[in-house]
Amino acid sequence: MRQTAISFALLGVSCFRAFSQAPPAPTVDRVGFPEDYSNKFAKWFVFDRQDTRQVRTIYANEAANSVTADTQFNYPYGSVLVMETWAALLDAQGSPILDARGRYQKNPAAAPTIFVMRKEKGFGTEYGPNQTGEWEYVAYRPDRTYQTTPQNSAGCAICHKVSSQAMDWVFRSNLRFNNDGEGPVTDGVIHNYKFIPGEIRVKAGEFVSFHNADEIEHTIADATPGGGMTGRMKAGNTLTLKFDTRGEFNFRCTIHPTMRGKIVVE
Ligand code: HEC
Ligand SMILES: [Cu+2]
Repeated sequence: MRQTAISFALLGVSCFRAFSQAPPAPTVDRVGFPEDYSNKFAKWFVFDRQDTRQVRTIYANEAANSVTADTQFNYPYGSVLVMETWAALLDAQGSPILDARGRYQKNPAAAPTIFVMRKEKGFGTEYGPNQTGEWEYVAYRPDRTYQTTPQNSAGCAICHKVSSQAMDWVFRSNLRFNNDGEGPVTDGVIHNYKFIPGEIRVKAGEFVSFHNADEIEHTIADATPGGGMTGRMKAGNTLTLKFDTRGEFNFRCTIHPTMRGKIVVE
């Protein structure tokens, strides 16, 4: 109550109104701009976000980088995760212009947003019912101004709550722990012993990425008699193949031979 009265007195009526409607959040920035993160932090992976056409690069400071798949349920105090979100380079039709490896490229004319979450002992309580462990959230612009202030960061906590305590409210550490850190745009997915879609069409020289969204290992092998093995994917892994010659490539999984698919190279 005393806190509210002070805000009212110092910030005026309009701020007070906005404040009283917004879900509770920290009032001061205890996260801090991540100095020189692109050099000082470990780069975990790059995620091409298809719906928003963004290149998202995730970095971890030393404490966060010490986490393993076995300890990810509890990041150590002092952990800082940064997600640099950059608009992708688009062609005149608004489609992303891919690089030689089939990945999105950052639009050099755009400025990134720097999303930061920091975990320290006792952090996060001010989010009240939306608290996600001991993390606090802020988003900055490169010039250190706020994209999302601490006061407005409840939305960050609310959304990250959808992740799980088992992952300490971090969403995509699986991309790192499964060693398919590059997280390319996938053309095909494996789910419940099935290649989806069953047929993928590409132009000669293009890459095709498969993601194994199943719980167990699968392979991609040439289905013609005597055909060789092309690749193996543990659960959660991604495999990228390049197709240079035109024609049809029928493939199957060697572990589960009824799993079949076709790539048409045009
Ligand atoms: C609409 C839901 C949503 C909101 C709101 C949101 N995030 Fe996230 N955040 C995600 C998802 C999902 C990911 C994983 C990357 C992806 O799918 O784009 C992520 C990833 C991150 C990461 C990288 C680590 C991880 O969890 O994988 C950081 C750091 C981060 N967010 C910080 C923030 C901050 C700071 C805010 C508020 C300014 C925020 N987020 C708001 C959903 C959200
Ligand atoms: Cu299989």
